Amino acid sequence: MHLETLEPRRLFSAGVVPAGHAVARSDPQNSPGGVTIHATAGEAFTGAVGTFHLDSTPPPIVETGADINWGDGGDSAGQIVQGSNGDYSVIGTHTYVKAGTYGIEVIVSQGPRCPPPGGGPCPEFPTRIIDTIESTAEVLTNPGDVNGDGRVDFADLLALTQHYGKRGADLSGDLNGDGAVTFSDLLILAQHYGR
Ligand SMILES: [Ca+2]
Ligand SMILES: [Ca+2]
Repeated sequence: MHLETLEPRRLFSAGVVPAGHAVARSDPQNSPGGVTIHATAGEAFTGAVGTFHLDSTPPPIVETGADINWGDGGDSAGQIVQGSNGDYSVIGTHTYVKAGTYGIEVIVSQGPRCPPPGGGPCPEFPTRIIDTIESTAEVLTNPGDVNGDGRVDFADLLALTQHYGKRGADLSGDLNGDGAVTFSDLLILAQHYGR
């Protein structure tokens, strides 16, 4: 648990906690509440990236929020959902471009919840970080991505057709790994084309 009394966005902009600083940790460790997620490069992932516990339900003037650093330079706000056991999950959406293992950092903070317009002034107290969760993303290569750039497009089709009909080990374009570039591989590429 961290008890800094600084506003997270301000921390980011001041460079104290640079957004997305945890770039491709080679051996990420999950902290308590951390999870390992599985995603495919080039396809949007949506799901829980960590869980946390609150000792009591926050009063209505307190808003709990989460920022997710995805480990590849991207960051986004998380949605907080309470589970049936009372613990909270942080849900996020992200698309990784490249396959690999990434360290995810989820920063959970609590700050003032302002009333709707006309409902009076915002409560005045500082936002504080209440938890930092370390999670891991295992990102697999898109099955149709021949050249490994995270997208399946015309360049992959070209790379595959250059080896079409050939046999051998580690052939570029042998997407199903059966030792030959055939119609089956073209079908895999077609199924993932444009992703
Ligand atoms: Ca590609
Ligand atoms: Ca094949």
